Amino acid sequence: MSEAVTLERRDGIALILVDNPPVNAIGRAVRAGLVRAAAEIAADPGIRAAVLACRGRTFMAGADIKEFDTGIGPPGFHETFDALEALDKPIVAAIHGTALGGGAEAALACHYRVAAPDAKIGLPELSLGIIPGAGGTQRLPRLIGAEAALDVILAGTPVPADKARKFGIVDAVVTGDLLEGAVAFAKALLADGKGPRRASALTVAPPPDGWFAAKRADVAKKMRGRQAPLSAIDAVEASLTLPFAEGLALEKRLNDAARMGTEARSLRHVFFAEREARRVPGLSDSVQPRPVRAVGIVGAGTMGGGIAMNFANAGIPVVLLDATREGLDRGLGIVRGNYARMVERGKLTAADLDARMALIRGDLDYAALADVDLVIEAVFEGMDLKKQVFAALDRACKPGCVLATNTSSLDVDEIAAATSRPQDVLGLHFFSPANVMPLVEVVRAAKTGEEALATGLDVVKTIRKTGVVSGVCFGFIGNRMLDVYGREAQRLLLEGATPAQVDAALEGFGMAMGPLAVYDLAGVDVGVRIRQERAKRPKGSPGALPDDPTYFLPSGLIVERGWMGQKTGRGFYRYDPATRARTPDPEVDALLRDTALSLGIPQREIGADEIVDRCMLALINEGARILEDGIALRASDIDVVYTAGYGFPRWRGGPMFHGDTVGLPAVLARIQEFRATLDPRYWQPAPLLERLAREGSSFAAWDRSRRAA
Ligand code: T1G
Repeated sequence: MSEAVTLERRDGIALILVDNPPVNAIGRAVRAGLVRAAAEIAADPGIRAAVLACRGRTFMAGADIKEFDTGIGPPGFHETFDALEALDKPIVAAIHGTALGGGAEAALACHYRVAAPDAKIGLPELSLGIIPGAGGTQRLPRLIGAEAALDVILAGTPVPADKARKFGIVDAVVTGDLLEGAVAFAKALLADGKGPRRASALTVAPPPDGWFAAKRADVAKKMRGRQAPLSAIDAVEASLTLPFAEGLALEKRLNDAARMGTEARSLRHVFFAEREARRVPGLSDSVQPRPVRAVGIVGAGTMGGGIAMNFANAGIPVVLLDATREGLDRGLGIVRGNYARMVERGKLTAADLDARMALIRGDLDYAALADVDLVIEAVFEGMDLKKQVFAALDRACKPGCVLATNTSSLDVDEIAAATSRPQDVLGLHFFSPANVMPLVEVVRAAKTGEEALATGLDVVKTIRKTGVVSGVCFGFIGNRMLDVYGREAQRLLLEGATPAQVDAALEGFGMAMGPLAVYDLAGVDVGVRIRQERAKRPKGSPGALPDDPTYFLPSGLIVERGWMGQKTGRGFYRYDPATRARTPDPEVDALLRDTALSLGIPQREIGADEIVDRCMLALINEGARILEDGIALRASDIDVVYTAGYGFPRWRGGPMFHGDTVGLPAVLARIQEFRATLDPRYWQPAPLLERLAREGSSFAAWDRSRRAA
């Protein structure tokens, strides 16, 4: 028997134990071990029943995703799990942790399932651009009906044990020792004379007429651009119309086709990119993060309050500091309000609300921060104020306390210099609303020490956010790129495209929201104010404005008229006060046209392809410069920033991966075309992009070569 799978015997019950750290992924050795275990159990007359369980922190968390690019060698998933289901002795899955994907499907192939109270079972395959491919599309509908099964697959979120029990996915929730409980369950089956109970032998309860068609229409709308969800519907529908074996064959065909497609390759890229982002080259394993048991937050505004919620949600006590009692009360009120809305929506219990609020203590005096392990400053964006705060923190906080700023645009080196301990200062840049958005840029300043950096990354993981290391530059990774993206979107408005056309093109590409609708949501005035500040910077210095009267001109024109976006009922669009639905505003369209004409900018029809290319290539080119400048550690980190923080479609892998998908020679050629026909100063290809394109290389290859070096 392979080491990954061992077989033990306990009073006539066989225990199949999978041990493949860290998450018991079902690689080839595990599949081979399971097949051998099934054969041994079948052949041994002394064995009367079996239990399938896992060592370590979780039940099998699915296929080994690393095998997807290389191909899945024999034995295949169907062969493996069919061998378990075919046993003529009852087999019980004992689930702890997260039984995901192929892990859940292994459990479904067992005849019975018991679970620990905190276990979860789910089919997250769509988040990887594939469909359940180990029998899940055929067995789950037979167990719980096609409607519930498809909903579990489409949602992708794991089902907690008690709910799985109600659904009929799990037969019993076991408290106490799971393995003992599972063995007892198996013995009880034998005592009751119960034998194998195979999901494959059941028939599927059919949904009402038209149900699948309605689901397809719904998915086409809500998961625009995606193929895998439609394939999942086809496979689940087949569980009604085809015999089990033929359904499995269809599932395999659909899964194989999906796995090598762009959607799945992109989503796999993001999965590994998010985990890779936690690794900092050169940071040795001996550098340990400092424990963070209590946190201080300075500034009880919307941002500070949102950040505080993340820590309270993770059970970490927070001292929220503000300059005034009113500011503090307002901030705590906003936090309570956010939690109250979660209670209303059934996402939190009233008791949880109280427990979390109890973890957030307000204070007005820096002395209250004497014992915390980490402070995050989230005060108004002004350098003088930030320096005062950091000088005060330097006096108040204990040695070793990590001091973080949430600045989105100021120089972290300069902020660090206001303290006597720049080695403990870094940036933790959260995105608004901070309690919702997953991205945190972890900004490494010139003097940030390794322990402080490791602590920043570790704490971001603890609060279940996605961290990406960025160097110091204006806008860090995300907003520096957003600037060129927005610049193109706004320039297109002066060349003849309407806001609705620009947004429709980019939403058609897959962006969660078009850029102009985003300005309206965030407040068009916000960006205008930032650019007014930037105008004060010396020419050519970081963050200074280019000498271009059309640069973000549309935003300026709109704000001059008092149209700030959704909060004023109109911005680039008009908004229905009741539904917030947006409609094009002919007055805005005319204003943009007239302004362009007065500036002598010719008007033309601009196709969706050009809109998407200009905005995307601007992102990719700036991304390449960010890599050259050493601001991002790797191209895949930029992809994580854009997918986690800016609504870039994960199924396109992020801007840099998208560049690779298009092919860098084609990307370069199009940029050169734009240099010839548009404003050439914005369309100078980044030297790194030129080099990789010339070599026929890719950003992914560049990442790999740097990892190897
Ligand atoms: N394959 C390979 N490596 C995996 C893996 C997997 N399925 N899951 C995790 N890892 C690695 C991960 O890269 C990291 O490595 C380490 O394990 C710890 O992960 C046939 C086709 C289980 C909830 O989608 O959701 O089955 O960075 O940091 O926060 O139908 O990992 O340390 O080197 O995320 O405790 C379906 C994916 C596959 C589950 C644990 N399964 N994994 O979270 O740890 S498709 C999934 C997760 C499938 C079948 C189909 C999470 C987790 P490193 P981690 P965590």
